[in-house]
Formats: sequence, structure tokens, C-alpha cells
Amino acid sequence: MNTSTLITVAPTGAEVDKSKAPALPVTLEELVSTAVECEAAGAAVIHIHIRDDDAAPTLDLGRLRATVDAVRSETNLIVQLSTGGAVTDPESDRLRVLEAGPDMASCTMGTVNFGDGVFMNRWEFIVALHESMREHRVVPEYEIFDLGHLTSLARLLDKHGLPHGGHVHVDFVLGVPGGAFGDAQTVSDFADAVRRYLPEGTTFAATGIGRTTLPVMLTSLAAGGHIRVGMEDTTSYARRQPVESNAQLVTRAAEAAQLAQRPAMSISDARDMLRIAGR
Ligand code: KMH
Ligand code: ZN
Repeated sequence: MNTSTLITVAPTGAEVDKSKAPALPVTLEELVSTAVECEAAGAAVIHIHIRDDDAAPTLDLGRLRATVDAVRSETNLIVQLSTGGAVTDPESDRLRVLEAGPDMASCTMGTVNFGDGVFMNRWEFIVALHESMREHRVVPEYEIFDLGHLTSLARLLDKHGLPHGGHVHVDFVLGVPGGAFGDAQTVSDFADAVRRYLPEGTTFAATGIGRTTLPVMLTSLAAGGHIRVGMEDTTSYARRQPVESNAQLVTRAAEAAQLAQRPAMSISDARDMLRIAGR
């Protein structure tokens, strides 16, 4: 059982509309102040998607570089860029994200229906991303939306070797319409599959979309896993109570971790666990 809990914040995402969730950080200034608050509340990793001047999702490399620099200059957080982007983003742009020089990047392990869209992740693309991350010395977080994505990860590691740093860390993203259910049994089943089929020492985190946030978070804590929270995944704090800020979600996650006697992991312990060199 892990002693402390890695808390990742995913503050923005690509799907939530700023006009419907005014607390969503979409400008660089909003993102940096969110990062500062979430670090103080107990987050160790920030999973970043950026927006353009119209608050639409973008993978513009110049903006990504400026974002990495700004978050690094104001916080010690581990900077994880999304290579998932939005469902409309081409593979070439998603691969180029690594050129912005993050500590970590997401790597989704398969295609999944994503609401009315399709989040496309072909096998050849996954292999290219995995290998490019190694070349760029970026530590992956493997995103698991469905059980078959764990099968693909076992195959990837078997055929193409361990990622940069040698540690394998996965994140279950549950409750997406088209992916696995966001409930306690699914977290337990996925955690069991990790133990049975992935390298010893593999760590997992979990996040639940929308109203699945709490059962997924609490089960992950009970199962020895880590947690991701943020407005990318939920904009409701409770029934009829919109999220006021990402820090509010991180604070609740840190309190739950404390209650489980697995308090929020320090950034330096997170770097050790994920094998990310210090800056
Ligand atoms: N926005 C989703 C299509 C990731 O960041 O890598 C993909 C996503 C996963 O959010
Ligand atoms: Zn994301």
C-alpha cells in the first residue's frame, strides 16, 4: 500500500465551455494563478490543456512553451501536458506537444467513443508517442478509458520497452460516455488488472467524470491508488453546487486523502515515485 497520495489537478480540459463554467481557467494568467492555489492545496502534478484567445482548445506550440515556462516559474508542480488535446486535433499536432518540454505528458492507450465524438488513438500513433516521449525524456502518464487500454499497455511495454525513467504510471479516466463505468467495482477491477498484467511497481491514479468523481476518488484511495481531480472532469462540487475553483476540488481530495491516512504526497516524493529528475 502506498503511504501517501499523489494528487493531480486537471484544471481546464478541452471540452468544458467557459461560458457555462466561469471558474474554468482559460487564459495563461488564470491557469498560473490556479496552479499556485492548487499547489498550496496539495496537488503535485498539473495536467494541462490550453485555450486560445476565444477560449477554444489549442495545441499551439508557442503557447504551450509559454505555459510550461510560466507554470514552472511560479510553482514547483510537475508539469504534465495533454497529448490528447481535443477529439478534433490531428496526430501531428498531438505529437508536437512534446517539443514544449514538459516533465510528463499523457498517452492514451486506445480509441474510445467520447460522447458524440470519437477520441482516436491508433496503435501506430500510440507507439510513435511512446517512443517520442522516450526521445524527449518525457515521463508518460498512460490514460486508461476502458479495460482494453490496459491490454494495449501490456502489449506496448512488452514490445517496445519501459518508458523514460523506467516507472509505469497509469490513470483510469472513468465515466466517459463510451468508456468504462465510473464506479467502485470498475476501479477495483482495473486495479486488479494492473497488479496482474503490468510490471511490478506500476502505480495507478483514478478520476471520475461528472457525478462519478466521488465514488472513483474514494475507491482509488481505499485500493492504494492515487487521485486526479479538476474542472476538466467535473464542474459540479455537489448536487446543484457548481465548482468554485479547482483549488476547492484539490482541497477536498487532500482532505479525503488525509482521512484515509494517506496524506497528499509532496512534490519531491512525487518526483521520486514517477522518476522525474528535479529541475
Ligand atoms: N480531451 C480528450 C479528448 C488527455 O488529456 O490526454 C482527451 C483527453 C486525454 O483529455
Ligand atoms: Zn486531459
